[in-house]
Amino acid sequence: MSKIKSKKVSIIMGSQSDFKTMIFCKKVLKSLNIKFETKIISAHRTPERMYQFAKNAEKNDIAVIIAGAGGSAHLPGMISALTSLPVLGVPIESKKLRGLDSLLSIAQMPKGIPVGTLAIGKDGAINAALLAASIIGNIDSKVKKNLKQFRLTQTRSVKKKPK
Ligand code: RP5
Repeated sequence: MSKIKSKKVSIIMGSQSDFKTMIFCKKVLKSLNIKFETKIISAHRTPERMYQFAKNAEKNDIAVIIAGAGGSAHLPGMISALTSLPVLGVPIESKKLRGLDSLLSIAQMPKGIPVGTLAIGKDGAINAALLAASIIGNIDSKVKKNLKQFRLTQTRSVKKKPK
């Protein structure tokens, strides 16, 4: 069993074009002081890379995998099929169907292999990072403290009256 301190979140995405969305994941993890890595892994264009990544994820000290994919977005489901680590899926907003295809591909996993599915696009990327922080917060009290502070700051920033 590896040390809690060495645990990280892996942010993976199907294409370079997904990074303009997944960058928000990275920003949130950074602000909460959570270790992370970023990788381009495509289920259909780089299937061997996907397999190697998923099979080695646990021994590479990954605690949570966040996978962003668009269109027929099978990456999160395929990763989840290859590892028992928690996999969070971020549906990328596709051009033709505005991300509905990505959302349904990721959310509608048949029973047995789960993917925690977030909202389409930027909101989903941000919430995936916050959910990863909640999961890691269970084993890392510093992360829990940072997440609580984030929530408090957010609550305090909401004005009582509209201007
Ligand atoms: C998916 O295809 C990627 O996740 C991306 O959202 C989509 C389009 O990829 P590109 O054609 O922009 O590389 O695999």
